[in-house]
Amino acid sequence: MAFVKTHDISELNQELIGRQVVLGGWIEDLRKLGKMSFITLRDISGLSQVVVKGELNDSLGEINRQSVVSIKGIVQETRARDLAFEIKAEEIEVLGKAIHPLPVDPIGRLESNIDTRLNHRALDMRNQKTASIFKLRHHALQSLRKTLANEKFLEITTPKIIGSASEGGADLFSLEYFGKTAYLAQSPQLYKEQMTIGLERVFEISNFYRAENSHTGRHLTEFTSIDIEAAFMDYEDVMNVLETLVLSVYKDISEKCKTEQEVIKHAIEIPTAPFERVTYTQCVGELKKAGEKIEFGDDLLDSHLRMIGKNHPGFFFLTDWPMRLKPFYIREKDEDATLSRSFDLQHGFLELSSGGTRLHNPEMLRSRLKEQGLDPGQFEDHLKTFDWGMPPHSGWGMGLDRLMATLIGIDNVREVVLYPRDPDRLSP
Ligand code: AMO
Repeated sequence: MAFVKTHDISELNQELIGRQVVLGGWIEDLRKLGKMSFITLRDISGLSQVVVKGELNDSLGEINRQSVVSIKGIVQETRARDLAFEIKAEEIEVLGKAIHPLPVDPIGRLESNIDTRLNHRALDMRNQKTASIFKLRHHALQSLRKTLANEKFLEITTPKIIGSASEGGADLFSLEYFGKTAYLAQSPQLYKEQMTIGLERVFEISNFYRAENSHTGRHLTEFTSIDIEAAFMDYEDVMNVLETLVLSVYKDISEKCKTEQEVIKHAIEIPTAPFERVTYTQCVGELKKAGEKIEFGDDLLDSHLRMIGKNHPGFFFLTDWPMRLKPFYIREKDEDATLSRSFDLQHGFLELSSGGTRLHNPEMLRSRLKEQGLDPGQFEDHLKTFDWGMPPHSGWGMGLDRLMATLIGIDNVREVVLYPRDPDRLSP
């Protein structure tokens, strides 16, 4: 039989009754009952039952479950529970055998721990719960792109191999590049800022790299970031864009992905808006009240964020951080130069995004780099663009993996990443 799949299982309908179709999929179950066999066939769109009788049944040898087959047959009504149609098989071709036993159970009856599933990730995609997570991720990406395009942002792709740090700091992976040292980009920060001089509003959804030796459910060495940068916007404006974006992705997914929510047993609830705005100074006050030893200017530790997250469950913006805690490109507040025009978007204790208004004056940017112990000479390619009519601009970066984990109510970002990379995991 030439392998031509005529229909997905979900496309079977009343009009096809009595007609011949060719399905392609994996054998989820095979029951031999003497003169007859029943195959439960799964493809990406759903499940169907295939009835095998007569000579075809006699010649049906051993086929391991999870083998991939092509089945030609006639569509008919069925008495099988939960199914509308079945196929009366005319030809069955095994296209690829599956070994038995498989290293993880794709039906999910036997639960495997996350490391075992990640070690056999491709097979894990046949588990409906895992497949649903990645369908949700797909729809989330579509929704994010749609909303940002509606807000007049243009999608760009910046280099991932770079000659010097984009964020400063030590979290850089280096690599040998034809006799020179190159780095993997930590973020698109400098490029996205530069793009505002011509494109005004840009966004990027790409992978970035952090050489952080962190072993938590929220840190990866390769993560997907959603970044925006917008000319003529202040940090308040880009916070509003972020809030709109988060609300619309929750709404789109909750409406579009009913089946996936049932499969993962998590109903997506649309968050209440507007998101609360809490300043860093307020947070320090709350922590002091709770007996913590913390002073203005100290960074908020994980334990602090957990306490603050309890006081402010769900989404909230944590704003106006001290300048000394912020990267060189963040602008200070006019009324108090110790405070920055910056924010994080939190979901409870979890940081989903950070951003702010940028310095756009080249002289101020040069002296800021020096203040932070960075060499302006290393940033000349970036700094020169600030002499070409750099508009005031603001932006943020948000971890897609953290957003997805929050959206589906799980703690470990590895569940929402195909092949996660962390200090202990470099393969498959
Ligand atoms: P920041 O370093 O705070 O800001 O990163 C922005 C967001 O990216 C996600 N993120 C991570 N996710 C998983 N694993 C990691 N190791 C990891 N590191 C960061 C987080 C975080 O909130 N250039 C600025 C953004 C800007 O100002 O535009 C930046 O990169 O969700």
